[in-house]
Amino acid sequence: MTTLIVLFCIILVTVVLVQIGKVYELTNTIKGERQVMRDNSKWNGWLSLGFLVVFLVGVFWSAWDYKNVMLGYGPHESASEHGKMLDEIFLVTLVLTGIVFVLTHIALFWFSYQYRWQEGRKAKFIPHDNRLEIWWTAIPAVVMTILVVRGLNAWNTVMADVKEGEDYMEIEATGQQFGWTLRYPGADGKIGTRDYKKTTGANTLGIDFTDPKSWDDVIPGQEFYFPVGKKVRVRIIAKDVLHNFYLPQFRVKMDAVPGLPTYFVFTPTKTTAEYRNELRKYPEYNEPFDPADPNGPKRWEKFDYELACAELCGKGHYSMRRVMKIVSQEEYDAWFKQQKSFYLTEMRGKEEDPNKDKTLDIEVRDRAKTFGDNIKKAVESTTAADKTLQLNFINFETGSATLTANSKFELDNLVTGMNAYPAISVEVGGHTDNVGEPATNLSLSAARAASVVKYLNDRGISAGRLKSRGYGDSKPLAPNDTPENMAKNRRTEITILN
Ligand SMILES: [Cu+2]
Repeated sequence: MTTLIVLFCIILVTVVLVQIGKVYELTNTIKGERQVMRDNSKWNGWLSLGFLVVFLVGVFWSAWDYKNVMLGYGPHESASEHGKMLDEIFLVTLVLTGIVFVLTHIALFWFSYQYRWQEGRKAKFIPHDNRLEIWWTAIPAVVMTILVVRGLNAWNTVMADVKEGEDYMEIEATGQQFGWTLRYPGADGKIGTRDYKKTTGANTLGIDFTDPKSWDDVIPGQEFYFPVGKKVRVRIIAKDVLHNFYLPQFRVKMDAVPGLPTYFVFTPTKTTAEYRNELRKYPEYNEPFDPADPNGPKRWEKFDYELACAELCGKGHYSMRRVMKIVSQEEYDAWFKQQKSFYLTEMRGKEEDPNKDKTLDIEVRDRAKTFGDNIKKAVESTTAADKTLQLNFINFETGSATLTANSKFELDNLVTGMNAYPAISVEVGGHTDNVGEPATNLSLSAARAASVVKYLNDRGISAGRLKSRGYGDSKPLAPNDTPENMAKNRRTEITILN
């Protein structure tokens, strides 16, 4: 029904327009052609001026209305050091081209009004004018030179690599279908090397774990933290197709090209909290984040910097988005402390681990610290149960009391502990599982405990502070029903006696 009415209206309007046209033609023949030309020319002139005014008002009004979606303005200010420079260049270009835009449009429509056809007026013929040529060549040339020189200067600043001796942190970003993997260096500040030939199901980045620099590297999950004010150099790599490392708020955008590592250096200048606080001033960011929950958090409260992929890299392209948190140095340190070394948690001791048979420096340091903490706790504790410490990294050759080479690290920790607390004396206890004759187990455990005491003795701990005892299989920690439990029961312990 509505369609019919609309159709009817259209037909009616067409008929009316045709009739008006006919009436107009009739009046023209009555008035004479000359008069019609005069009227038309006048009308067209005025309409040109009218259009000019409406058009310019529209231009300025829309520019004002949309100012908050403009890059570098209002809620879209940059959050990095070089970002300000880029935004400024965009602004200068916009202002200069804006002036030209307005002036040429005024000239265009004013001319068509001013020089409309009038009876008796003849056009002037100007074949050439040197002065005009010079002006309209020189002015654009000067303006273009200013823009290009500024642009080059900005390009060189933004694309500059870190200088030698500069303070910065280097991370690695790997793009693949579909996600970004970031690798942070550990305490050494250096990222381990990688080799695509080492890529496996567990080692998806192909990290070379024979390189000690890789041992403490960290691969965080979905959220990436960076300290504010710290220069970051990102090594950018792609594993499969072209991706693009894109941090819109930081004005960082760099292709991730398979087989061709790229990089970008930037310094975040605003923390996530500071940026949220700025967004708070704008009404559009005070709308509810979730329209279905009008009383829920506002948009500014839920704002986060994002890492995206700016290359249409496939079906799951959108899912490459990750959250970036810019925080104070203290908050960053606290976050980083919670991150675990990828190698030590995911690869260490597994079939693929190239260092299976070695004790790594990093482990020696870690174990020394843990042992120091534990013995301190045991010494200070008053309950009997807490006075016993397990020596997890002391091992013997199978069926013998000979200490393995790797046991020396934990034994040295024990020596350090004994020297740190000169007042204590300890009993070293040997324990076995229930495989074999109980009598054999008992003598083996006693011999093993004695080996440990001998080691300590040789390192200068006086015999009066040391006792050794074999318990055989008489004190299991767990029932001897699985290989894991049996391994738990084969152990060496110390008990602090006073
Ligand atoms: Cu991508």
